[in-house]
Amino acid sequence: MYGYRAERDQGRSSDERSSSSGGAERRRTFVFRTRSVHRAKRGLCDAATTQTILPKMTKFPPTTLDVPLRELLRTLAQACVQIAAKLRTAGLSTDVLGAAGDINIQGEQQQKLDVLANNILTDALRSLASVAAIVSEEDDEPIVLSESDTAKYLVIFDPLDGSSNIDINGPTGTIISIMERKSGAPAKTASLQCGSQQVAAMYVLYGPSTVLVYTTGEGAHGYTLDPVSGEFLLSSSNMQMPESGPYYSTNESNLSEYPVAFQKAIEGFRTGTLTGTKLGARYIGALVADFHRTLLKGGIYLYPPTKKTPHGKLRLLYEANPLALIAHEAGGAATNGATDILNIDPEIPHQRVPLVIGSKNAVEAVRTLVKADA
Ligand code: AHM
Ligand code: MG
Repeated sequence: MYGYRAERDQGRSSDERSSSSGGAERRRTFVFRTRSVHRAKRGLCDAATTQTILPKMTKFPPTTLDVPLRELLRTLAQACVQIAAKLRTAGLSTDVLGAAGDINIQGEQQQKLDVLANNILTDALRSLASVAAIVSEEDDEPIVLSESDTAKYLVIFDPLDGSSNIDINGPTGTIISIMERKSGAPAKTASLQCGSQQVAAMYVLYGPSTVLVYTTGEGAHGYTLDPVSGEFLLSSSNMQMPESGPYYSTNESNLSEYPVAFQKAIEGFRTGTLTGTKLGARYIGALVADFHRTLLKGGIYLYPPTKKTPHGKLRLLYEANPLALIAHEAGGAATNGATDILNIDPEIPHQRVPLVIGSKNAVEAVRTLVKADA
């Protein structure tokens, strides 16, 4: 009965409705609720009217971490909330979408959002006495903030990964690695340590929801941004990557340029001869999103060497290393084909590396093929 009356009332003015019977206030409330239900069914309701927050509302970062690291992670997470906000309304501003006009040190066209995201993160970190230096994909050289002994952290990041997805409203991400400066090491070069030395790694995926996954070496944990409070709330603790999974992920148009072992691997995944099960193909073209799927569902992501990028396309310090640590903490693995990603000694900040990352069994199968071909 109420449903019928509410539908009927939608075509009448509020004055007509309140004068036609008593209890107008109650009825207005009811009409609002009913409309909310209809809007929710059509997917139109905003977060404030539909959201049911999970009971475990643990905020990021956990209180168990040391204060300086906690403060650093909180600052980074808040910067990512700002980036998420810019992405959400990108199509409404001419200052946000499109090319910035510069080419970065990687020889890639910088997008306005690459620059914006880089500035948001860099500006946020400048306020922290604990940060010695910043290494960013978008800056040619490391930015030294302090040589003081209290400045112990090196923050290394890809501010907006998957830039080619920006203009099409596709998923993108931020990837961050945190290292500690060895005593006496000059801040500018201190981040040239192998990935096993990372004290923390995290990424934020800007998708239909904004998700943060991090590790400090005690498991990988996932948080989801609550758009109402602006806080990341714990949504999956101790994430585990399945030992094998249903998908392989690679830019297949490069296949003929891959070294033979990698070609055999893709063929094996595609046909099922390598791991016993035929895998499906998925490729978003944004490493964070492809990795996040691999973390949740299992499977494998590969960016092998190509003619254009003989040392691989992805960057060791701020793409491969942090994701490798998270994969490792979740029971997965990461290799360049021959060496575990976390054991590679970097020579330069923007060093590239072939990347094979994902479920243990699939990564092991690639490693075996590469070894046999060496
Ligand atoms: P970016 O950091 O400049 O966005 O480049 C890295 C991206 C990854 O996110 C993605 O996996 C890869 O490059 C896609 O490369 P391609 O278009 O060659 O497949
Ligand atoms: Mg990137």
